[in-house]
Amino acid sequence: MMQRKGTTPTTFDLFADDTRQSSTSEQIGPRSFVFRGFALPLIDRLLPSLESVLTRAPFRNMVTPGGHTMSVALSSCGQFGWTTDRSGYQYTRIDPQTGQPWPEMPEVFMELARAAADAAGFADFVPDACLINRYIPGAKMSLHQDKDERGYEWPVVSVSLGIPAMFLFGGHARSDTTQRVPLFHGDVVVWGGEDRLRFHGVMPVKQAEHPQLGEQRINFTFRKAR
Ligand code: MD3
Ligand code: FE
Repeated sequence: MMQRKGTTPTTFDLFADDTRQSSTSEQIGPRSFVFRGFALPLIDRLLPSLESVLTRAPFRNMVTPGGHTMSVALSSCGQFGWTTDRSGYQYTRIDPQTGQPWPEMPEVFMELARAAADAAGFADFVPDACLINRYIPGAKMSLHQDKDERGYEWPVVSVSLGIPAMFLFGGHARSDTTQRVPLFHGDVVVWGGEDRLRFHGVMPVKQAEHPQLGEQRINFTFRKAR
């Protein structure tokens, strides 16, 4: 297993009774953990659920308040969805594109988010929003903070699927140095506590093809918006 600077990999069994599957975790901040391959045991349930959500709330490229069209396409599920337009960022109960409530959060999504939060020491996480980001090669997300949620006592849980990406994890000021964390299909990351408001972003995704998802990276972020 590759040892990366500033991380401490430890190995644990995903299933105590199944020695074929194991995963590693890396601590990337005081309250932030990468769980390699954590989503893989659920993948056969996650992908059909994702399809069903996307049928009801298709990906769209939203416009930022500054007037730029995002290279990352977005959707959401759960009680709240995240939107942006010329008037600003906000969580809404209704998808402005369909006029319908955002699709319900699939049970397997909730299960995964809760299990990952639990593994990082955040018991009883009940997310009410799941943002779904789609990166095609070249798409990126500039350094930003996630602060449209009402409070910051709950973590953000992120799930990476498809082609890899280089995640940038900064500090509390935009100018702070960033650590680069490669994220692969099935990796789950949890950020909470003092790390919850750290700047972060995603470098332009490199051209690649994933056997199940093709030329795209899909990322879920589970949050407690209200
Ligand atoms: C660190 N998404 O949707 S997930 C986002 O891969 C977002 O699509 C990226 O940043 C993606 O807002 C990164 C990782 C992430 C999400 C929330 C965080 C990292 C975070 C909140 C605080 C600190
Ligand atoms: Fe973010």
